[in-house]
Amino acid sequence: MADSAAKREADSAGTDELAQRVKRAKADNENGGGGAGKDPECENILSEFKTSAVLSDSAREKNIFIRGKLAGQEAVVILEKTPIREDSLAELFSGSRLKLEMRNDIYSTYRLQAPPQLNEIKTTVVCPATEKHVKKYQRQESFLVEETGEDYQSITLPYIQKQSFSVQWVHNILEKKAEVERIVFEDPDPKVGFVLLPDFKWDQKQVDDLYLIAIAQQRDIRSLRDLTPEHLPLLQNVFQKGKEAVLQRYKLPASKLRVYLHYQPSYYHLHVHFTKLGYEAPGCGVERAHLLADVIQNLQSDPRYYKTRTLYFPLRADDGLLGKFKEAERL
Ligand code: M7G
Repeated sequence: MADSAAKREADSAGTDELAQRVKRAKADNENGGGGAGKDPECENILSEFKTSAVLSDSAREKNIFIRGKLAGQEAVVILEKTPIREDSLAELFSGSRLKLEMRNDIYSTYRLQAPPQLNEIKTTVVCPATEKHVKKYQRQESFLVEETGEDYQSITLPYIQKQSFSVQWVHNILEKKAEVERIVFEDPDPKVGFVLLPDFKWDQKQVDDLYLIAIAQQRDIRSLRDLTPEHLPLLQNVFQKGKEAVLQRYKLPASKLRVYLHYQPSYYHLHVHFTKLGYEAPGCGVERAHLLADVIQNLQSDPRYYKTRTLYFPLRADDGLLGKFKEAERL
């Protein structure tokens, strides 16, 4: 007990130190890179990152998920090359160095060295990262689970009550302690209200991969399984006002949007994903995504739909919940 309290204290001290350093680096960036005598390189919080393992990578998606140590704590760092934007082409062509690799007949290939501002890598840091974060980002085989209403009560619910990710980041957003300046739309109503903001997977540089999340103000709805007709006004409000806000801000009509919930989610606080149709967002496949429009209709036609229906979802090989389904001989 004392040990874990000491660890929590050490963790939180480490987190505070990291937060301070991030703040300093951010302020320097916003002030144009550090001011007199300050080298922004020195504020690079990742300069001391020590890689311990590559959790997964993808040449096609041009990303890499790395586990390591940052300021003495476990961390996960995600690096991702971002799309080339049409509005940067002129600068890219005029401001780059071009090195010829080969020429053959009408064909030639080059290595183009872009100016640094057009060659950024989107970087996400989770620190301190839990073992569950490490597993989330590790490439793994998955298995499709069949969960009846009873399985949810006897297997899933007890598991998620003990094991799920902290939703502190969600509370920070609702309480305006984080990401305040990123909010796209807010309805403060405690029953039907929500906050709409960019998902941290989206760098907001182009609408082609638009990804927003709508987070319900209500805190006691864990997932699809908790939804009843009592929540229809909330779901309809998120759907309607969310679509209007996206149209207003990003000029994307509802016909260009995929609006859905995940089951299972990673974070058990009701939230809805808004992604651009045509963008293959991670987790938008039929085995995990449930269109909000369908969810609303299902609740309208059967008030107990999400209490009684069998739901299917994939779980990774080393997910503890998969172990519980195996123990119960449900897999
Ligand atoms: P999910 O369905 O619970 O799980 O969605 P998933 O991460 O497996 O998809 C949660 C969504 O919230 C994901 O799309 C995350 O990228 C996003 N998200 C997670 N965190 C910790 C944050 C955060 O701190 N800020 C923002 N803006 N989005 C986040």
